[in-house]
Amino acid sequence: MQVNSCLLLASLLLLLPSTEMKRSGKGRGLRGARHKLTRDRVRGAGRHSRSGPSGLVSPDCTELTESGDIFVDCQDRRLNSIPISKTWSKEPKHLLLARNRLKILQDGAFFGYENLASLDLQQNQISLVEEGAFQGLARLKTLLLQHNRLRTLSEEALIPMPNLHYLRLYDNPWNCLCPLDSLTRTLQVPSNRNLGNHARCEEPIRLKGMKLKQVDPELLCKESDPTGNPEWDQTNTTVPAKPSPFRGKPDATTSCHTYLFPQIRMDCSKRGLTEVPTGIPDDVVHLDLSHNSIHHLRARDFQSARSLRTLNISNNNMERIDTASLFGLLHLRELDLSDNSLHYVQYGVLEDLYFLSQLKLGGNPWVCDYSIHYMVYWLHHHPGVWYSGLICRSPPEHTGESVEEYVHSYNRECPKDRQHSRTDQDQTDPELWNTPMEVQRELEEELEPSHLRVPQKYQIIRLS
Ligand SMILES: *[C@@H]1O[C@H](CO)[C@@H](O)[C@H](O)[C@H]1NC(C)=O
Ligand SMILES: CC(=O)N[C@H]1CO[C@H](CO)[C@@H](O)[C@@H]1O
Repeated sequence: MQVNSCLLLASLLLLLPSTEMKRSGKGRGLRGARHKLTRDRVRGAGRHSRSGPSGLVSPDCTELTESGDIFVDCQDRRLNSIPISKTWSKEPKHLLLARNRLKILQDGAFFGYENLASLDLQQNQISLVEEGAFQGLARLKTLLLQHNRLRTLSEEALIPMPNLHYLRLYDNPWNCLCPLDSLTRTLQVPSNRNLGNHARCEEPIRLKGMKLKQVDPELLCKESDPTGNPEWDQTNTTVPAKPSPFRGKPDATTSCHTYLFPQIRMDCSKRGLTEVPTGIPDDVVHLDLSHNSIHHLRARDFQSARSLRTLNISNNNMERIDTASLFGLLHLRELDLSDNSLHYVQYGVLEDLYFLSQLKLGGNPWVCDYSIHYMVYWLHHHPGVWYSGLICRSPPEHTGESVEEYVHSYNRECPKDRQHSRTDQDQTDPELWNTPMEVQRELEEELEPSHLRVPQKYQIIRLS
């Protein structure tokens, strides 16, 4: 078992450089004709602010550079127009306009922002997006329009953004009638699987609650009986599959708030969640699930969340973490499991965390019996992991003792067990590893990423 996991670790670590390789963004360039059209059309927002109190429109936005990317953070600034691009010292790659008072996005609204990769317009009051509003945004990958007042949107508005990969449209009062036909058809193209998820019809009544992703586009253009016969609506409500109002697992993008700055962060704290929500987007870097009622992590709960670096599941009721529930978290650096009801961690759970550097374990009723050995064993072989809070709560003879001390004293008393298991390993593959010490030395010298090689330094925080 041990040898196998070491070999697996070795091969995976050797593979890493290619996995780590940056996804190169291939912008397909501007669409000449359309771009020209934009330049001619630019008026409204752009010119307005330019001739008006331009510099004053957004004096208090913040320009920041994070991992080489330029961010302009104009969140919560009570803005009612898009600041002109010339305001900034360099062209931003990420423009954050969440929680302002934008109402209309006019043609050419983002002129001068051709470098944008992400645009966050969530939690405004946008009720109208003109067809040319996103002209020039040929490099845009992420567009957040959730929590606005959009009732309709033309598919034409999306055409200038050939690289759009994420489009959030939920929590808008979509009016599922004929004008929404082309957009819904676009969203339903299988390759557009990250566009417009969870957006639902608000009107008409017969389609209320249906997802734009699933509604039959044929139904949109069938308006109610023009003679005003109310029976049409009623009779036909049952014809399409009944709207399924929020059944099953909660969904991350609807249950949580997403923040793009400075790195993509999803705040799912205090949402009354009883399980890990589905659909965690694969570019989320920080995920906060603290203060919920999650009692169980299941296999592959985080499978899609492959960019996660911090995961906070503190203050839940977790009793169990299934093997493979942390599967896919290859880049996780920080894991907070504090203040839960964990007695031990299932064998194998930690094997997916190759780059973990911080593990918070305090406030759990750790039981110092044989089941806890796996955790200490794993920590022993990952000396770069700083951890805290691993204290025996029970049985009474070990209460208050550090779990590590307990395991050491156990091993001192039972040297035969160790001898026996070592012989087993040797039989599995005698060439490779002879003693646990050699295993560790090999790992540290050749395979472990450099940051895991910091000198071993345990910090034990005693619980009161
Ligand atoms: C996790 O969330 C809790 C509660 O919100 C907070 O106190 C703690 O610092 C967070 N942990 C990390 C590692 O950020
Ligand atoms: C009573 C009524 O108007 N029923 C209509 C329901 O919708 C179907 C088509 O989907 C019509 O053919 C029915 O006439």
